[in-house]
Amino acid sequence: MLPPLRIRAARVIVTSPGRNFVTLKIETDQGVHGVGDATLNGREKAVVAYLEDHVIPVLIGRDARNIEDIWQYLYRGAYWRRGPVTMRAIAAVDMALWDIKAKALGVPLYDLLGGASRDRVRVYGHANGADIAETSDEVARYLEAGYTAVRAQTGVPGLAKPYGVSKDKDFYEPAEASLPVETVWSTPAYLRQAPALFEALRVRFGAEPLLLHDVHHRLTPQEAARLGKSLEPFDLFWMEDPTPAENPEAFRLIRAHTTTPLAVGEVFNSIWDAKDLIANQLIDYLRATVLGCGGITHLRRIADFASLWQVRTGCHGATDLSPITMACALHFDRWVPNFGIQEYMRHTAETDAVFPHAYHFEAGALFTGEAIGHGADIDEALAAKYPYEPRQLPIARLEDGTMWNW
Ligand code: EZ4
Ligand code: CO
Repeated sequence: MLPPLRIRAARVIVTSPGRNFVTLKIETDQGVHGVGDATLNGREKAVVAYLEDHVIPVLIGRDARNIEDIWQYLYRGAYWRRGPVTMRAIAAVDMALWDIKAKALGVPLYDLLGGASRDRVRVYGHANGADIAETSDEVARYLEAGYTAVRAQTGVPGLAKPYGVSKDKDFYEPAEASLPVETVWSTPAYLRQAPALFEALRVRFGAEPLLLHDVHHRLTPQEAARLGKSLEPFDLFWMEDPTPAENPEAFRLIRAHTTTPLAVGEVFNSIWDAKDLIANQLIDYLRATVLGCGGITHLRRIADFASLWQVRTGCHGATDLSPITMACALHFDRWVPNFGIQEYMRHTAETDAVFPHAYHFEAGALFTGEAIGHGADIDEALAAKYPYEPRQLPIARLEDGTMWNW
């Protein structure tokens, strides 16, 4: 039997090695510690306060072995359920507790979750360019680097800053300023450009590479249905977030008109956001993450539920999730039977140094490594060299100034 692992101390570490990350470190009186990611891009300090003022005080003295009970305590015990701040705070605790338990047992996390269903985790990279030719060259660069799946985003004529296009191609980071950058959006221009991009990519790269695209909530259901239909000849792996998913009913219209697979859920924070989309077979891939959805304990529950309708996972893996989330996601991906694909945007060298980790990229896939726990940690001395920098995500307006979805 695993002896009790009493939580002795917990603290929040904020660091900004190129962008902001919030980390929770939990220590037990057996000397085993665990770390969890609590980053909420553009709203970091809200989660810091939630953890420091309301969560850490109730963790002290608890037995870290009881991951499920602690999850239920934090979820039910708050009375105010769900929401991105609460669920990321719970996720951070959950990641740290799975890390502690796997370390105490001397096994890698995937082993504790039920063992490996696969030896590698297929990832997709992000290709983007100012125009179709530049995006196409970026796709070529990813394929040469061994990727078998690539998300492609391109500039739209007349729009200065469309979603997903950046100057620094390798380390896309939209949260660039302390106040939100204002961008302009035109749906008609975009609806002309997106099919032209994928036509050009299929002509150049043939049928084999998996191609993905993120609409980033910019369309109405009817516009999304049209886009999905116009993309059908180019056989996308998925069309992501075609319209906001607050109202799952909106997806009935999209679904009725196109067989382009749909991926939704990077902003979801619980099973309740995903339930109707899944049970009504309105989506094919779920973008919910370990960090966004209350940790491994809750994401596992969502994935099992999704498996009943053959919905597969496609965890969000942008750079605003720290390497700790990526490590947890990879152990989860390695186990989860209904795995689809994993998003992978590379972190900067500074971020990788602050968060040493056991996973590595090879031939279009990420490998968990065999370190015990989830295999990621924080170098606190190095983290202290990168103080917090206030930054917020951009906003989008239509050409007449109307506020839109970024
Ligand atoms: O814009 O995580 O698919 N990936 C995405 C991301 C999100 C960021 C927001 O912080 O849509 O790049
Ligand atoms: Co997205």
